Amino acid sequence: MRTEQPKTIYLKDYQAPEYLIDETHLTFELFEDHTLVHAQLVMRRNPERVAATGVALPPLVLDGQQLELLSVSLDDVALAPADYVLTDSHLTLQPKAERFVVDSSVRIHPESNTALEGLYKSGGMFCTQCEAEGFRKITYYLDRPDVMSKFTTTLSGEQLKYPVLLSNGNLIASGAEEGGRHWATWEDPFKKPAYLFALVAGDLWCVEDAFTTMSGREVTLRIYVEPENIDKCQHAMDSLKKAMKWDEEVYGREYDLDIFMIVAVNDFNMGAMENKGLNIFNSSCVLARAETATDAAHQRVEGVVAHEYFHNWSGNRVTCRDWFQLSLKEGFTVFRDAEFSADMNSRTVKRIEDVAFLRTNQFAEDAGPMAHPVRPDSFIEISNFYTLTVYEKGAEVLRMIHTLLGAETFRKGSDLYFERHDGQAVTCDDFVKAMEDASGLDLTQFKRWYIQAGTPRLAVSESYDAAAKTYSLTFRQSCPPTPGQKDKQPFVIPVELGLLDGQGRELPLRLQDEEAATGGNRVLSVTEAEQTFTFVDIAEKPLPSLLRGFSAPVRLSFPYDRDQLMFLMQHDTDGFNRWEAGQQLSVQVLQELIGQYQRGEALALDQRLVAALRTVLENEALDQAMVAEMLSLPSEAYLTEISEVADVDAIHAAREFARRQLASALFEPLWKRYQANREQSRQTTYVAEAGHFARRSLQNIALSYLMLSERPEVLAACLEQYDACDNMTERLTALAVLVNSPFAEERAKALAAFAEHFKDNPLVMDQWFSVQAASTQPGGLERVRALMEHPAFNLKNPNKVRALIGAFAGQNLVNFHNADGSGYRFLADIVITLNGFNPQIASRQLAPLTRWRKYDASRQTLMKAELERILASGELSSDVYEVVSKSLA
Ligand code: B3K
Ligand code: ZN
Repeated sequence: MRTEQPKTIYLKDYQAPEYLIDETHLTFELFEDHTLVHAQLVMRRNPERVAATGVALPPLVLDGQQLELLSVSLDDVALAPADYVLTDSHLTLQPKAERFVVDSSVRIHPESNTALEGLYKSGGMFCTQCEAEGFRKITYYLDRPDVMSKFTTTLSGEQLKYPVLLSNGNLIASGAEEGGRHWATWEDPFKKPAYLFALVAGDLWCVEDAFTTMSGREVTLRIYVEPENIDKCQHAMDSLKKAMKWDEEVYGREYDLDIFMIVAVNDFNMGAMENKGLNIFNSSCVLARAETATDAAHQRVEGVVAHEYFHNWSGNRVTCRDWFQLSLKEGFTVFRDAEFSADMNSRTVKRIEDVAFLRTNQFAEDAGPMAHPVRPDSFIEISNFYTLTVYEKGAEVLRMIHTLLGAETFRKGSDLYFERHDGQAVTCDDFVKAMEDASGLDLTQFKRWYIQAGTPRLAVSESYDAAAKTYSLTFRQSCPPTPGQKDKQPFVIPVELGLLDGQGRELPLRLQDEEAATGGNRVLSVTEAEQTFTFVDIAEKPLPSLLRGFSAPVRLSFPYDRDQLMFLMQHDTDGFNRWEAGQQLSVQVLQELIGQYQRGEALALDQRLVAALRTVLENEALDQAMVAEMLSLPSEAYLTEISEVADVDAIHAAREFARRQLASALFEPLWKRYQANREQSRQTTYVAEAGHFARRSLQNIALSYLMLSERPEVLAACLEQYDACDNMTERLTALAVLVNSPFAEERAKALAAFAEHFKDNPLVMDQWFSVQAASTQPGGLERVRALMEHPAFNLKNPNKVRALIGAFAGQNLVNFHNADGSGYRFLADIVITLNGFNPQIASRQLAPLTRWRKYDASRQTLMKAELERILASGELSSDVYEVVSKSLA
């Protein structure tokens, strides 16, 4: 908890550190009721700062929080309290020479650390999470990423309880101590900032494998888990080896230590952490096998394992100068993992999933009170800036650079970046400079993507001149104001496009002033507020296919009519845009239904949507995963995001009506495809591979439509799938479909059987909680409250909070937004409770309340009242304080 008023930190105030730490020698003595940490820091004055501060030695201000200082010495001379200044956040000393050694001993309490930051216990094991500013809860230090040091770590603990003792780098010595204790010393040869430090001690088993790097070095790979999970590591290990190979092939990046370790822990605030040589993972992002993890979970494991591995170069070897530059490593690494997943699975489907996620969630963030640029220029609590904007929009910014430069030149740029900055802590400008130097392009205007918040709108209009055979597209860009930024300058918006003729063929594209056509697909760079591009030799009026592959994170509008969208759905040569046309058609149809509902009219579904989806469903040549994506109507959250004022009940009613209509009109083809795919599932054992994911995704969406018919043969099929399948993907879908069905008896039976069977597997129980929390049947809040009393629920475990509370407030919109405000009150109570022991989780759970401006006046009042109640609830963490106060501003 803070004791001072939360302060805003500004990028413009950045100053290089006064001192550097060349070597860091740490010793941890782990006990059940406390831990002793001894730190020896070999330090020197930062030569860069001498000119600014003069010859006199400035004070040394070390960060430290929640530490009990036992002793501190300077060059072996013990300091008395009069020799230093100690506050609850800093220890200030006065060095006497340019080079010196600081020794300190502190006592800390990992056993009662519920914030899961710094050193803490998860179950019976010790583990750490230091990014962004957790290391200061371990020892007094210069806890900032531009201070990079070589670490040696010795840890000691009880041999029986903690047979495995791990830290970064290579194991250089170990031994037994008296009294049943033992110790190990690890040395990391690469200098790193403190946020990449890690330590693990526990009773863990591991699976081991090896990887030979492109230069022929052998690397040992180990995944450490609690003994009961040893059978769930193979998928993560396979993913790791694929990621290592991919990074060599696509980026020329080789692993650099002799060992790479992953440790799975149950209590973790986010997905995983890229500590040098010792990645620590939320068990949900490591453990996967057919019987317990869905296809989505398998893909998440593959993606997160790759993401953390890729950080070894994009983050660790080259790190961030300060936390404002977070997207330097996160945006880049998300872009890298997305491309990896696209190469491992279906590229188009991966892009569809990512774009749907971005448009639903990041666009909402960018339109809300916490909107900030990809490189923020101020923050109160850095933990609040691990956002969709920094990660996902940051990745889109990298993708645009990739699009503008082309793959080959982009690779030259990344090579130059890694070579130029290896071992350094740098800025987003340094990254862009490397891309400029490699390409010869001037990216000055492009850099506005880093500094301007908000989602640009791009309105496109066309004009065709039949006599001149010219076709013009006019682009008008604008960007809404965001907190602290009223007027925005035009962005560089790469628009990938094609022009289709009446048969759906791409026309050769030649702009006025160009010698010859350059194929049927190209990227236009829109750089002005209003800009027209004229194509020549266009013999008939074409239909444009715009923003292919979602080539820029903008809200594009073009006045397509529904017949044109149906045409694009079938004929566009760009797979992403075929899906996009279907989504736009669905949005138009659903918005019409929403209007009918609001006016109290009878709902009538535009039959063109039925016809379009029938065509998709009956086309057996299409990738089944694409068919499944096209059958998925835009989510309620997305419909909310694109509404001026979101009418929760109308959105839900309209979407449910459309689903029922589609289910009944398309019953035959859905049933046919369901049965064919279920039959194949019956005949094959589970494989975590794209073709199988595709088959199951179509099977499962078909089942969810079919159940709306409430026919007995579908119920029987659902129960058969639930009972007889060999994997969690089919089982969980069957359960979810039952939970949302009117078959109360079967639902209760399946829920009870599931809980009994999986009661000892916390990750599976998370799924069980989520399925019920997301059920839009009436009485959602009461169900969630009851589930909080279930023995498998635990508010101290972040995965449980996300599975139950997060799923309810984030996905169950009709229940959460109940007009009586009960959902809001419930969430505020939870946030107030969480604030007391885990501020990061508390602050994350707040997000739905921050969106109050989206709703009607009465809901706005209720939501704001809850935010105000949180603000007045007592001592708030800086995490919660920042989000609540900015939301109310
Ligand atoms: N770098 C970490 C995130 C740390 C979050 C700290 N609050 C995981 C990742 O992005 O890979
Ligand atoms: Zn990351």
